[in-house]
Amino acid sequence: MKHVFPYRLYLVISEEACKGRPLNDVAEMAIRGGVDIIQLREKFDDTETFLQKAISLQNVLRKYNVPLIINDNLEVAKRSNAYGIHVGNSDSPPTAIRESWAACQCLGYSIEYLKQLVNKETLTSDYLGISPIFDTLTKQDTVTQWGLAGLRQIRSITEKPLVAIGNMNAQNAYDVMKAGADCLAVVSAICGAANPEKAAREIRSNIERAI
Ligand code: TZP
Ligand code: MG
Repeated sequence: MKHVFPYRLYLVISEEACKGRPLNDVAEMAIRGGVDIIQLREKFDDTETFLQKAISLQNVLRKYNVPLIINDNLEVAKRSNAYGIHVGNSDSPPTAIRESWAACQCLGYSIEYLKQLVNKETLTSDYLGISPIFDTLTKQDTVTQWGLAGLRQIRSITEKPLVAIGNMNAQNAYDVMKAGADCLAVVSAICGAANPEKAAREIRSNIERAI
């Protein structure tokens, strides 16, 4: 059965990636350009700082009906009433998240190894992050670089929604969608762009051409 994941352009945002501009402003510009789901990813904040940013961002996203996903911090996800959480292969396993957060509406899980595709963690997840598709300066502690061939292979194994991440941009958006992605997740090509709205719009239009 094909799972429902209606989102196409997924912004992964952090204060650092916004290069000195207010995170909420960058998020709002990105939404105007076509981003339809946002993950707040703050690897270095303590929980209270992360939570305050999440609540503040949540107030912006509510105006647009854009769901908020929290990276890897269950307490922040719960207390900000986020839509969901994204966890990596070495974070809390999705089965444990399901047990302790029944209200979670969207659970994302990063795939770094093919063998993960048959585990119970994948089974309970709502979408899979295919991480990374291409080499990226934004996250350097990665394992497999899937490339388009790896993405095609994963597409042939699972019907779960696939979110491609790792150097996604307007140049490769069309090809990545054609290789089997349902959605593209972007950090620097939007957060780091001179005009985040224009950058998002360009990526979104290349996604739409592919579907
Ligand atoms: N996970 C895999 S690659 C990546 C994450 C969080 C970073 C993607 O950043 P960018 O700037 O879009 O390449
Ligand atoms: Mg993580």
